[in-house]
Amino acid sequence: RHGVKTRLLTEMEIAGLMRPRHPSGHKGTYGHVMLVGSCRRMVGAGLLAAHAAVRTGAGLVTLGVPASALPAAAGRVLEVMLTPLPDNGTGEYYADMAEEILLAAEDKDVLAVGPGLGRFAGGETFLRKIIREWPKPLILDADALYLLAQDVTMLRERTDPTILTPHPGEMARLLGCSIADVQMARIDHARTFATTYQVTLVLKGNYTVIAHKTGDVAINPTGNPGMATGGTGDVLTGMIASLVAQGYDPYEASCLAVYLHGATGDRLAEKIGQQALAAGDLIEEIGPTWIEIE
Ligand code: B4P
Ligand code: MG
Repeated sequence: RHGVKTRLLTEMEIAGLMRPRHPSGHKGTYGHVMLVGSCRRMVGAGLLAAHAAVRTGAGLVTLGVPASALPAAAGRVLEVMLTPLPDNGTGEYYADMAEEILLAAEDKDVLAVGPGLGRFAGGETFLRKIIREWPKPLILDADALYLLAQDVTMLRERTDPTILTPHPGEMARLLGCSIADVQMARIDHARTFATTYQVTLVLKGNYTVIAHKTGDVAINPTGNPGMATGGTGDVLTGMIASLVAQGYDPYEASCLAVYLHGATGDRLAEKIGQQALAAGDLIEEIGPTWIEIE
């Protein structure tokens, strides 16, 4: 395609994106992240994302959880505020919660849905309403992508900035093809999806591909197979949400978060080895990695 660029992210480019905090900055300056997920069976997923959002610099972080899962989530990450959302009585979400989420998110700067969301009947209707009515940046990950795959064309109803963060399995479901097909043409698939639906598409895995809605593509060289362990994707979602809340452009936020996330994994792997790498440890290395790059 004419004029469309593909490039490898460099540390110099990433350092150039990083903004110092303003001497007189306050909580409001750095934005408020709203996450929705953490059903009882996967309560850790939303907590990991929320904690990562805190460590990446957001002013405030709120995590929506099914009401009866709230005790299980409470007190795990002290900086995070919890909002109870409607559930089916067993700590799982059910269809009718778009209204409650939109109300709870009204004063927030970004909404990220997915880590630990779970799958529930009528979820497609819920997601469609969020896509239509949430008037600020939206990030969809994990089971939100599963719901989206029921009818990808609902993205055409979206007018505000949108970021999708599928791993190859989720991308395959969105496209209705096999994982092998996705992996054979990662850049093409990411670019076509991003331009077709006018979203930022982050196709995760070794050499994560970040596609801009114009078709420009960035490839990430950081990260290692130690990161192929439960929860690392949730950490990335929290990092992207945090940067978007702080006012970074959605595409720049995605590039910066992906690079930083991988570099954090590389730094941690040097310290404790790829084998032992766990998503929660990653969160504690975000700060030192940021300092090293900036
Ligand atoms: P889920 O069971 O849905 O896993 P999850 O909850 O989304 O896990 P999490 O959020 O922690 O990790 P994510 O992948 O989002 O799906 C797993 C299933 O999907 C697998 O069983 C498989 O079928 C399929 N699948 C997933 N990844 C695949 C792949 N690469 N190839 C083929 N099939 C795949 O996020 C993980 C994070 O770690 C990302 O940021 C990713 O870029 C990074 N990472 C993982 N491996 C890396 C590597 N080798 N090098 C660099 N970065 C890596
Ligand atoms: Mg994931």
